[in-house]
Amino acid sequence: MAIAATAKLQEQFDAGLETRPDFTIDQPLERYGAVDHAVWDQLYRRQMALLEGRACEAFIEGAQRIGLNVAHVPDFEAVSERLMAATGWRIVAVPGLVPDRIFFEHLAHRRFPVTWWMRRPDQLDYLQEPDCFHDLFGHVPLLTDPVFADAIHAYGRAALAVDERALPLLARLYWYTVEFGLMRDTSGDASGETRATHGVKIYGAGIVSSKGESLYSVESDSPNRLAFDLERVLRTRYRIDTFQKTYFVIDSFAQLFDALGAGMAAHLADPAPLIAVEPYTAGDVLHGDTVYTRGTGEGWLEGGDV
Ligand code: HBI
Ligand code: FE
Repeated sequence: MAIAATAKLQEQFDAGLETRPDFTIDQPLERYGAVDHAVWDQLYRRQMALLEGRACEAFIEGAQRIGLNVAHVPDFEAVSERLMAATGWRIVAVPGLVPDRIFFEHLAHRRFPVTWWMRRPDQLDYLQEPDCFHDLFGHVPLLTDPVFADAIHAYGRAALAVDERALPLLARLYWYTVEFGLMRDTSGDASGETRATHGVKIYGAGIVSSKGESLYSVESDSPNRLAFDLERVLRTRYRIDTFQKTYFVIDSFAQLFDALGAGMAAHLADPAPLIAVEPYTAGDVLHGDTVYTRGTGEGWLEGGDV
């Protein structure tokens, strides 16, 4: 992660984007062209139409509250003002993925790093590394929810305290919650209109910023959907090249807060036992799992677990 980040950073440094020691930059508003604004507008409208009834209410409300419903790439300072009023968080512009410790340092100070550049039109449906749409649309709306915001803050603080060897375990926990997490659908939508089947709603940034996975994660019969369990997730490998084989489902953001803060700190105080055991594969279903839906595994690719 850090090496790729450096290559990307070098490329942008060469392009005249001065990066501060904490890897932040001023959002280069003058560098956005009409195509960038059109890509934001198209992605925002398409995803919000898809997510109605599939994403948790806190996400839908948060996106509007911080002013993302605009036809151009949002001004980060304007977003930060609204976010600050809600939960004391703000966003900082970065050239792309930054080294782990820098990332955790920002989270520990209620600053969320947001990549400044937009993907190209030919990358509309997928790109490997996070762009402005993934970071800003995917990650920032839920930071208006006080409990979720405290959970991310606790994760940043706890992450700074863990041993370097535990970073792969941290990444699994972040991946199966903040990036690809689902939560129980407690909306009790009387009208039954909610489109999310399997009784779950989306909260993960990697899902909400992806057209295909916004549908697949809540409606496909292919993936497993298991009750979230901290140790199980710390031991489970994941996929970065396909939709997830397994989604872990939380009951509430309060549960996430407990897991990302005190829970993680307790489990990783001495990471040796968790590092020593053979991890589970992304598609495993174990005897001890609480299984909401056991996936058919249709379309899964072998190998490739991280
Ligand atoms: N950098 N800009 C950015 N965004 C991330 O999500 C990010 C990062 N660096 C490291 C990192 N994430 C990982 O540590 C987490 O995914 C665990
Ligand atoms: Fe992300």
